Amino acid sequence: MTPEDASRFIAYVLRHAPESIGLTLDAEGWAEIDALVAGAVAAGRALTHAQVVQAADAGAKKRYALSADGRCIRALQGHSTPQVRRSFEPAEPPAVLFHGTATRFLASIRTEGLRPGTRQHVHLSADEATAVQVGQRHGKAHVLRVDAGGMQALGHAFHRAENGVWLTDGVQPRFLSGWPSSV
Ligand code: HQG
Repeated sequence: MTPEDASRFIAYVLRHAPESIGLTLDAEGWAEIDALVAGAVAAGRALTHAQVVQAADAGAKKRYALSADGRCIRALQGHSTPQVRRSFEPAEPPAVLFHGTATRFLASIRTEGLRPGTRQHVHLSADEATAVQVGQRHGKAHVLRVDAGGMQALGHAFHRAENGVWLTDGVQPRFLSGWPSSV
């Protein structure tokens, strides 16, 4: 596997489908690297221990963390698998956070607000540039502003993953701004 394929495969297994290679994660998302590699190989994927460690170290996004003893790996956020329910500490967000989405989702978001979809949280960022990149994954990007300060004042919890991604359960439309005139 190329390093990119390996990272994508690891993301799929650790966030969404550990059972696809017979792997069980703990509630905090940890897997033994040896078990991840063995499961992948048994499923016909040529993944090596070195590729897993490399994926954990690579990239600005810091999707993964290794345990202190180096034996285990986990995805830091983005889980949809019910095996994982990470215990994030509440954190005080900046007054404004950003959410990058695609223009084709805006009408629905304006009515329903931001929903986590298949993931366990809505993902937000502290800077607009990151939000543009996240939105571009889905089509023509549009960045919405989230009144995180207002939400927190009303009791909505925020968490900050170790890689800087902000997480919350959902965002009601009244906390969103930055709509284009066409929506
Ligand atoms: C949209 C990547 C219609 C939402 C990124 C998004 C991020 C709605 C899409 C992380 C909606 C879900 C997460 C509503 C939300 N109606 N559409 N009511 N509410 N949406 O991929 O935030 O590369 O699950 O705007 O960097 O794009 O995986 O979430 O467009 O941090 O490490 O539904 O994934 O990181 O898409 O991305 P996603 P996301 P990784």
